[in-house]
Amino acid sequence: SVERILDPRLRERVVSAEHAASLIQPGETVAMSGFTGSGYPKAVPQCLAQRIEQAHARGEEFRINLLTGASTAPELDGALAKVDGIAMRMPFQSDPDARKRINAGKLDYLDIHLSHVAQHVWFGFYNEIDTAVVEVSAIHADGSLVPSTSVGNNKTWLDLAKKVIIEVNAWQPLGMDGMHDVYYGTALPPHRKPIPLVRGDDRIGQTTLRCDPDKIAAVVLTHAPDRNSPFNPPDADSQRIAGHLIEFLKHEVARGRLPANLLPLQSGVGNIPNAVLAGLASSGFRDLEAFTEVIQDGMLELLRTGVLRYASCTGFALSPVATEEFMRNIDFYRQRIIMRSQEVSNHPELVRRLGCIGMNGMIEADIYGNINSTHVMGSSIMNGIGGSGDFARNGFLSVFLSPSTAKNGSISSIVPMVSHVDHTEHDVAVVVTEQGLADLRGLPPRARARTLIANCVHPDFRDQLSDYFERACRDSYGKHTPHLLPEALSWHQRWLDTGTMKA
Ligand code: 0RQ
Repeated sequence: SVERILDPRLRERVVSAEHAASLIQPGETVAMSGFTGSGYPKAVPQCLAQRIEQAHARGEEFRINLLTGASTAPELDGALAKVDGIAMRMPFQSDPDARKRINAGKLDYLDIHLSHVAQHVWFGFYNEIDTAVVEVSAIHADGSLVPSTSVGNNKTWLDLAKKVIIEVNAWQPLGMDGMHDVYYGTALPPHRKPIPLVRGDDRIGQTTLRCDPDKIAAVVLTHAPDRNSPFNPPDADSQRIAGHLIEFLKHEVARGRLPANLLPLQSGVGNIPNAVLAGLASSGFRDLEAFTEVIQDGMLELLRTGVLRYASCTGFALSPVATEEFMRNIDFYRQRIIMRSQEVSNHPELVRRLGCIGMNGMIEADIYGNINSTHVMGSSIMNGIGGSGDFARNGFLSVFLSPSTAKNGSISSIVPMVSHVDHTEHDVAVVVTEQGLADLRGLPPRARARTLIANCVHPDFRDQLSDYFERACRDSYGKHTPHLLPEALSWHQRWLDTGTMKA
């Protein structure tokens, strides 16, 4: 509602979503807010999709290049993909309609480390930003913008866009004001200075976003929820994976390699990370810290019970039940949650300094510990690398988690050679499946393979993979990282040809 806009100049710019969408022209590069289904604009993208559909019906060309923080929701990615309104998408998506078009070769997709996005746009590696469409929860009298449930790249979009459309979403709790920490000190090389954050809960910036009011072409009022998908309770495999990892972390504490309250946790989203968080809740850990991208249900629960001291993030991925809890106790969570720009939440400098424990999902790993996080059968994108690389390369420990098989057991998640590489063997310390955990630290390639095959591979595939490895050790051209090149990707081809990787 209009009461959330305290700046009289901006109150005067309130228009309908249809009008705001009419300001976006064919061929524009449009940068929108949104990170894992939170804080994305709810109205303008849908009106833009209608406009595009009408233009296409008249035989006119109308597509945009679309930039965001990370994934959004059906009202944004879905609506624009369905009308074939996106020419180029970056840096992350997880939408079924967008994915279908990307994998049909009809939509260009740039899958980029999330910490890289803002700086690459500043460096001029991409088109100039014509329009920014950013959701906020309120506007102060001085025109400063109170972010909503994600910060993502909004600082950069608002600084660089030629014109700006703001959506003020009255569904977002007003109590979020004060939760954000927007750091304006990230200069460009050669003028960069260290980011002055030494503990994960330090506040180094300001609570609001700034934007030149002269650039704000339209303000739209909305009242609509974030994506808020329900969570399933962790299944048996997820619980086993979580169990192996937690046992390992306890062992690391006992060996003196980790402090009793561990180190700041980064966790991907989904069933397995949620099971890990639930496992941590019941394992006697106290005073944990989270320096991560996304807060999901499990982390909120850890905060509520005091197991987690604070969480630093750039967005949320909450179920409807957790959203209700968050809104009800917003004053409690505002003391314990710090929302940052994704260039800070995922910054390699900070992830290295803090010593984060990165825990991410994967599609497949190979016997040497190279990880494919993104491509099914080497060519079909699932989501994207997201922030997993920012944490895997730079963290204290880099853990990858997955069930040992996929697609009803027809696919082994541990293969001779990955069909696409996102995280090289050099960035991978620990791999966990429901079968067990492979600690690859300090191991040379052949020992990594033996450990992975013994601990992580499903029994249906273990003999087949051992056989490959032993023959590779005997017949490979080189014996450092043995491979049989004509066979290395044959498991994937067999699945494409016959529907199973089993020989
Ligand atoms: O596809 O639903 O069509 O059957 O991949 O797999 O098992 O539901 O697991 O939801 O945890 O996703 C790597 C995709 C895992 C995710 C990935 C198929 C499987 C299913 C999903 P269907 P599951 P998850 C923080 C960090 C990269 C980004 C990241 C991801 C679908 O973790 O996107 O880490 N990671 N971000 O069937 C063929 C295999 C497969 C396979 C799984 N080996 N072969 N298909 N699948 N393994 C968040 C952000 O950065 C924003």
